[in-house]
Amino acid sequence: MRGALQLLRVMPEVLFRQPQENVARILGIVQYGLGATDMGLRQLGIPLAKIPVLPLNAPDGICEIWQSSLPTQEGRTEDVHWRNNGMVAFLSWDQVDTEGSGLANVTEDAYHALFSAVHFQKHHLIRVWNHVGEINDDSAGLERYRQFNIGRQQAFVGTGRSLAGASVPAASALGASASALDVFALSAGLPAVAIENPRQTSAYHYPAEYGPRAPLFSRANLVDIGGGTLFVSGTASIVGHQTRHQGDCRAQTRETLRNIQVLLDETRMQYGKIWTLSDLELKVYVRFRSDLPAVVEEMERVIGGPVDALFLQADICRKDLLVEIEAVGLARTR
Ligand code: 3EB
Repeated sequence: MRGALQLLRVMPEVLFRQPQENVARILGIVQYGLGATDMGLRQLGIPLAKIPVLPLNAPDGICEIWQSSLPTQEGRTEDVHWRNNGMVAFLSWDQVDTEGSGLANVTEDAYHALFSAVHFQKHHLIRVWNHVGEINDDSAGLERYRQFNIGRQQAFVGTGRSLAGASVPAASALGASASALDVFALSAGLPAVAIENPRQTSAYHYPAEYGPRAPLFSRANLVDIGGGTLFVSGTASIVGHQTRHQGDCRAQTRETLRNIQVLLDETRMQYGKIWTLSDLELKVYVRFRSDLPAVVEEMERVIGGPVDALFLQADICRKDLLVEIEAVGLARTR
């Protein structure tokens, strides 16, 4: 099946000019921007994740549209709003009142809801995006990213999931949420295979110096969604389990791209699926806006041409990381 999953980036207004039959084929919308409102997007009835981070190359905001050429089914399971086209679903956790609960508990609740929604659709959880408000701040004596990791792991344990290996989803974890936590995800009808990076310790095996519970994500997931589709997790300047090139955004960018290239090499060697850096859909998070020109320049040098990526300003889950890059390799249409 061709066109089972497409990714578009458009200005929010464009969505209101779409004919109804196109809107019906949208699986989900991720709205990036600092504006306080959703500009009426919620009225479209499509699962929507509104993430308050600044798109550096679209300051008025940008929408990522996950869509396909197939009709969709829609539903809500607990606090998760989803749309499913039979092969893949977009899911957005709509946070209810979490006042007074700690971040670990909020995270655990979010993941329980996500797992219920995935289970209801007889799907597999493939790719999760996590946005934690004030991710690098301490509260109750522990960095909020580390509290988030406790809650995420508790939800995996509580539902009897394995804490390593093939069924762990690909993920990203960044700062900025209008509330404590935003979570959105993709699930698929077929299970994925996880691809780890031989240059990096698997995140779920990080030593305790990075927090009492390890982060639960794979470096990349490959899944058949009308053809092989690759989800590369947020990738940073980490070798083994250590941050490299502290304070040097150019060297961090090069190290990050090297890590992604190694994942592409593994994907080709293990599964015969071929993507190059220049045919991935890239999303780049920079901690400091002033680093953007240098990051772009390094990316262009490595990739060997202009870079068509979405650049967002966001805090990254380790204080010493200045840049994080994630990617999607969509299924070939020819
Ligand atoms: C790293 O490699 C960088 O906790 O879900 C990247 C992608 C990172 C996902 C997560 C964290 C997460 O450890 C940080």
